[in-house]
Amino acid sequence: MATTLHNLSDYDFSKVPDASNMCFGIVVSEWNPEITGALLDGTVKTLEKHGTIPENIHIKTVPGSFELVYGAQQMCKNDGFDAVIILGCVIRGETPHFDYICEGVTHGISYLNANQNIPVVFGLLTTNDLQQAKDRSGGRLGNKGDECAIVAIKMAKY
Ligand code: DLZ
Repeated sequence: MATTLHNLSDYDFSKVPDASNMCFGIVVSEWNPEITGALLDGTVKTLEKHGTIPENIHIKTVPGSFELVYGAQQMCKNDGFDAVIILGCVIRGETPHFDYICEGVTHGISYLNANQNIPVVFGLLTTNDLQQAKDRSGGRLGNKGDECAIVAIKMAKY
């Protein structure tokens, strides 16, 4: 239940809950495997760093990012999961395909969040080129997978 905000100092925004009793599903896209593999690595390491045991991290692959929505929907049917994380990377090409995939996945995951009983965390990199993707999957701008793991832990049991 939501509480009334009395004093901002009562809230520690940097606190990450203990995840040792949590169970997660991860759906990862096979397109741009160098990038999605690095996202997966970051996600798993961060979940484990916060206590999740390896047996409680369930990973499935899908051929491309467009299939992430279906994969996540199937995972949402599993009663045991506290949250689902999708990981993918779409790199802009010469046609509008990029926009259609990004919009499809964004709308699909939003729909799942509004209509399923567990949160689905959005780990889709949408970049103009490969370098931008590298920068965000363990390069100079961190790893989106780490961020997704923290979000999943914070949103689990919400
Ligand atoms: C077809 C396609 C293209 C052109 N680019 C990407 C991409 O950059 N990243 C990605 O994850 N998937 C891509 N795909 C595949 C689509 O997501 C999808 O798998 C196919 O359109 C089949 O539904």
